[in-house]
Amino acid sequence: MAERMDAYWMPFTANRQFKKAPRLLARSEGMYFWTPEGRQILDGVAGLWCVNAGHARPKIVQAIAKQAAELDYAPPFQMGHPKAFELAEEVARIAPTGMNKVFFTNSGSESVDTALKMAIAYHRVRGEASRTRLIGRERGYHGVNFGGISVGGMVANRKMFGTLLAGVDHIRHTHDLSRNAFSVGVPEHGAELADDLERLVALHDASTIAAVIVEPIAGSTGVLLPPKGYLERLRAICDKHGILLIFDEVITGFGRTGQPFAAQTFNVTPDLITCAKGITNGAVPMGAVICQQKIYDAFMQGPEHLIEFFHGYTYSAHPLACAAGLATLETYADEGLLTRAQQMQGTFADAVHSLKGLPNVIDVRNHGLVAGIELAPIAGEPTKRAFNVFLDCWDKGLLIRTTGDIIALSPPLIIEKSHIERIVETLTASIKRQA
Ligand code: PXG
Repeated sequence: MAERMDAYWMPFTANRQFKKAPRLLARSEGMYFWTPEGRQILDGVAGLWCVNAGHARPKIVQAIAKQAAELDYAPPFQMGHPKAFELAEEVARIAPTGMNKVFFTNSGSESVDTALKMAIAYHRVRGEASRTRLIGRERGYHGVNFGGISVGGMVANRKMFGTLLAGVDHIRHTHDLSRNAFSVGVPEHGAELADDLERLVALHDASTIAAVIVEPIAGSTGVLLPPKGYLERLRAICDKHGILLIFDEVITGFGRTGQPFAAQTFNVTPDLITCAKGITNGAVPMGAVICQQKIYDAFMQGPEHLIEFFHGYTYSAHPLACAAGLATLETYADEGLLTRAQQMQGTFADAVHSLKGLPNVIDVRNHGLVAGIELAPIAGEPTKRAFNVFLDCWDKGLLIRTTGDIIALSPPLIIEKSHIERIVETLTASIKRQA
């Protein structure tokens, strides 16, 4: 294998290090992967936050195979196919009340750029063309396209790529270990950080601001939870100033927090939701923007024969993705997976909070079936301690995810108590070995 690894430039990977000691996956089923040598790996992160129903689910596998044979591709511009409309209906059915229009993309990054364009164009078609500014948040992750990295707040993802989009600003992040370390569920302190949006309104004037985008729970930047009352406050400030609120639910969508969307869990309805990942259980690339009726209606004003929104992708609503999406939503419904995190979160919370007190564990945070475990960095070598835990867990048959010195867990929603125990036992031993 090693001699055949030259051509593939791997994404978000230390290529040279990886190719010297590759970690390969060959097969998957349920809660597990297997390596080419047949070693079993427990999946603690649902692939990459996407395989919410577990791997190789029969309904999804069969739907994709059948679709490929029946209609492999259909052009999405000025044309349609039945499953695109069906899937949009099904997504709208589980979305927050009033969010009933669905635009398909192929990834979270595309969903983000689509939502940002929708927001700016929405104001323009309503005669408020001065509203072009976009507001993100420090430590936000919104994918890797130019819109997404511009509103994103991860320095490493931004600094190499020039001036990015003009007219973007950021509110402060909400991560505060001094007040909130080891919170079980959403942290108590920090709702007032939403007021940072008022600072930017005062600086730029509301008439220049199109939208604010945040992750209800930030995943990639280390599982950062919204302080109690924070999202409500952000919503109120947006309403006061006519600013659209976008929730990036690429990670929180499809059951991660115990409801189909985090908007429902936290009872705050945005104007637009971006999603991807769990929409097809990760089996075929797909993303979507879900928006309120009023956004769609604003575009449907001109002559009927004209295209209303000059945007879309060759693979928007791809038949294979739509078939996978429909089978995925059926699987979620059959097994009650979109609310299963509510039943499991007590067991999960107890298990992950048992890591408190281990060497270098400076925070444990959790919500639904997601958890973050923050480690003190090795002096002068940030990220190394967590990455060592990752490598050690891989050796012991557990897949986790790390970002900086934070370990993230986001297991498939089919997880049972015995899997949770094994994840925490493996992690405990590994964190001790890295002391
Ligand atoms: N928004 C959010 C909130 C995400 O988490 C994206 C957008 C982009 O999605 P695509 O499909 O374009 O990758 C994401 C993706 C990690 C990790 O560190 C998380 C993501 C991607 C890669 C790594 O755990 N989330």
